[in-house]
Amino acid sequence: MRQKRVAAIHDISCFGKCSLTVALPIISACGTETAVIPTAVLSTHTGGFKNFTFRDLTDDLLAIARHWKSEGITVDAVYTGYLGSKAQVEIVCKIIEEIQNEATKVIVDPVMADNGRLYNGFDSDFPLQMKKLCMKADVITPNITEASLLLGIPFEQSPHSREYIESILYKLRELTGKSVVLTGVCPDEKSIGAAVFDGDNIDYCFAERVPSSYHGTGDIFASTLTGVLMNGKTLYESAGVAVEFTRSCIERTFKDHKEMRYGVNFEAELPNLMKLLNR
Ligand code: PXL
Repeated sequence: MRQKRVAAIHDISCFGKCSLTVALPIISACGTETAVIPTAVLSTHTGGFKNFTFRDLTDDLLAIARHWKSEGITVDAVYTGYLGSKAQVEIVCKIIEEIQNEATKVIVDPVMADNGRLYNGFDSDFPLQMKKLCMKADVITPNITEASLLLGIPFEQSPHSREYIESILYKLRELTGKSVVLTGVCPDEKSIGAAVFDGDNIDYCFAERVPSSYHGTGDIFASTLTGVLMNGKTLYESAGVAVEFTRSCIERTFKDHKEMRYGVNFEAELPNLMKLLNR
């Protein structure tokens, strides 16, 4: 079988285990080539570090995609994550238009917020721009905060009622016309997971909740989902593997340290991902 190729469009946070430093190893471990379009290079991610460096690569993005195109390089999927500015979101929409063919799957993780708040550095109109990118996706993977910002509805703390979750899924489906994997769904204090809506069915995948949170786990989840999807699994199966793999990374890290900014020890759990994938 021909090897699948994903174009991952995210920043490189040199330290802190998120975006490309997570997407590359995880999607590669799933057996899929991971071509990258780095949007910026930062010394660390922006979640809890001060005075980080930021090298903007906005001017290179379209040129990279166009060079690939001129060389006849095609991709089976485009997977986008953290984008540092509204201009970058606009350009990524254009890249998708230019490199997509009928078979290309577009996975958009609308990274911009968590715990009811936009991340540092994003203006209040950023979600409106992110909405445009979501409309180009086949699958979107917002957390509950991002979903409420995309929809302009109030954010509700956990525990989340079934009605609240399903109204979000239906509204996001209406917005994008495509599949939704909603993350950070907590039906009670003991569980956390994802709600999956492919347009026909709503399914849930839950795991035991570890009482700590770490930076970059959304990227671990969406990267795993992308890598597993490229192995021909269904969206629901892929979300199930992503929930379980993310849980195992958090659990291992929790036994080791509680420094949220440093991210999770996903590396030691990669053999577990292989088992979940039956590779
Ligand atoms: O994990 C998402 C992410 C990626 N990249 C950068 C970030 C964040 C979240 O804060 O700051 C630079």
